[in-house]
Amino acid sequence: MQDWPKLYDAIVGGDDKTAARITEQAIDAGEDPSALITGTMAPAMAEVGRLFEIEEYFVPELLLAGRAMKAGLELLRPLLAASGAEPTGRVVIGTVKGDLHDIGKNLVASMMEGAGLEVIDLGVDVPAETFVAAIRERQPQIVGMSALLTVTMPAIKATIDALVAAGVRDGVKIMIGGAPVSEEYAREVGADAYGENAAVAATIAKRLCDEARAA
Ligand code: B1M
Repeated sequence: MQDWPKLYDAIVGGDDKTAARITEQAIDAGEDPSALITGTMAPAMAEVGRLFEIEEYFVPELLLAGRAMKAGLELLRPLLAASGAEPTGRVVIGTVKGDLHDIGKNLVASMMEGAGLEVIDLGVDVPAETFVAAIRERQPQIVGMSALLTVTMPAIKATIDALVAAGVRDGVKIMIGGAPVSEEYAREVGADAYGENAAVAATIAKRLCDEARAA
């Protein structure tokens, strides 16, 4: 894997045009999309988070960096999502109520598509009742919930409770993830699986779908 310092700088600097241009160069150079994300793009977002924590960056810089990251990911998405096979399972995924972060969730969705699953993306700030309605309509094997804020983690528990109350919990496997979420928290709230990152989430989702089909 090559180092792509200009892409790193473009994301940290919130320059979406340069981020897209360098991503295109990386694709043309045959760079592995997953390596580009884990080696360059995700560390750039971590640096943006650090600068926000030490109050060198504020919300406008987060927004610009998010836009630059998305500009690169948009170009990588078709490469990540191309599996060429018929879907072997269905996933409904969304960022929970109150939370607007979607970069990680989108990455998870792309990697799941790349693992041969059909993904129905409910977007961000998704109320529990929207998850319930999507389960009834689309009959997924897996429901994925993402949360990036400690204050929105309880929305995961509230959504699971709503699934139980609506009588749709037992027919699906629930996977949760996002920076503040942990394996322990997943157990605590009654989720079936925790995805530490997009690649792990896609591998687990595929396994759960295969098990559901075999059962
Ligand atoms: Co926000 N933000 N933000 N932000 N933001 C964080 C999360 C924060 C950690 C920054 C910091 O303080 N260092 C902090 C949260 C602190 C906390 O609660 N612990 C924070 C804050 C405070 C806020 C606001 C409250 C700021 C404000 O307004 N004062 C506000 C909240 C808005 C809201 O949601 N209601 C806010 C807003 C925003 C923007 C909208 C400006 C922007 C998001 C743009 C977007 O997503 N479209 C933004 C950004 C960009 C960030 C940081 C810098 C980057 C997030 C990101 O995209 N990371 C972030 C700092 C950080 O993460 N270090 C931060 C890259 C991405 C690939 O990683 O999302 O972790 P991640 O996803 C990973 C894994 O977590 C996992 O796989 C992904 C890929 O490997 N994963 C799953 C994620 N979902 C999964 C689901 C799964 C499985 C795995 O299964 C279903």
